[in-house]
Amino acid sequence: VCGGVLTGLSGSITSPDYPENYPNNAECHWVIQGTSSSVIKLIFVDFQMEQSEQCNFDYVAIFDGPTMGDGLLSHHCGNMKPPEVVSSAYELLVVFKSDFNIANKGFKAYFFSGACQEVYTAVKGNFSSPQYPHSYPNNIKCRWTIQLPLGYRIKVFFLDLDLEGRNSLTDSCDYDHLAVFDGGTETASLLGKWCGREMLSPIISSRNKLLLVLHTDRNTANRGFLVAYFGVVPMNVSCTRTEFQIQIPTQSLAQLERNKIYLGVPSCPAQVVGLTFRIHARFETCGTEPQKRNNTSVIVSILYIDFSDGNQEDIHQYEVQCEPKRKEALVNLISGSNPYRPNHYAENLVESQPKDAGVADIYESKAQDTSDFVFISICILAGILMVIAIVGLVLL
Ligand SMILES: [Ca+2]
Ligand SMILES: [Ca+2]
Repeated sequence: VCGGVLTGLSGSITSPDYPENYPNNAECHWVIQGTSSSVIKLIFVDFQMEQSEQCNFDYVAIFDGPTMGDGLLSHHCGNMKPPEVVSSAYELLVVFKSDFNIANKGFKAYFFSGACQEVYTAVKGNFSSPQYPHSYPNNIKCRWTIQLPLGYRIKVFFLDLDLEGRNSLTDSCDYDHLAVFDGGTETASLLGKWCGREMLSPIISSRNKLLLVLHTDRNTANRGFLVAYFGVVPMNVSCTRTEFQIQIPTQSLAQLERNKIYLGVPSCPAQVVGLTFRIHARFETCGTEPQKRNNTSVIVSILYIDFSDGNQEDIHQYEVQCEPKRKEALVNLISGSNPYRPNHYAENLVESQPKDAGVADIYESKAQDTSDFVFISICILAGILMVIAIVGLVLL
């Protein structure tokens, strides 16, 4: 017996007798049905079938609907794990077939549907476990992927976490857990794995992709989780003794016009120079003001990036800071508008950055610049004039 109709938010299918060899002369049909507004994603985690050139001996075929009359999405045999498959509507048919001889281990695949698998590409967003704030379903494995343009990093804020607690015997999250991976797949490095009611501090990805996976076991379900995220805009902020220099690759804010990016006031917008948005602002302009921080004099302003569209206001703010004496610049994400905790997001990006990533340079820069040479030249000139004056006086 194999095949059938599968309707959960998530689940797995395997070839008959997996992980033992599959039988000869087998044929299985699985129809996966999501809810009417969802698509279905199928991910193979193991795949070992008899190899043949046209894949007509043993194979797995995937159709974009409930019958073999629906479009063939893919057709596989051999030992190459098939790539991820996504249906165009809410049904998917998986067919497994073996011929009269030569068997192998077979396959294992997970499917995800509806509220249980989502890919987010917007610069900010929030999402929750299925049925939040009501109890999540048992026996699910759900995946949420955040994928932003190159150069972005992703900061995730945990607004709520309430999962089944730790296993008291092993003191680990064996029952239900939320895991976050620093990339697009579960093979990427694990940023954390949580359960129970821990209060989590925000996490930040090292690149432009992040994967959240929720695993639940067969009983005991709690409220689940609610998270919000922002894309941290890639930017290069530096300063001289007299001005800020801010550069952002146009590619990462492709949908924005230059006047949506401004320092302090809308009358200080970015210019487009080659492939970058650029702002050069002297300290007495563009809302900059001197402040004392830790007994050090700094110059501070706010960089606004306005993602608003139509009636939805969405302005991200980054505080830029310069210590003119050392010509050191910093940038901190202050906020993006969020319905849950509007003022919770004052975070120092520099602190949370891995030192080895080389990305820290983006936020902190000590570049020498021309104003330095002018300053030194004036000092030397003044010195020479003074010497001449003294010599003159002595001679007189
Ligand atoms: Ca065979
Ligand atoms: Ca549970």
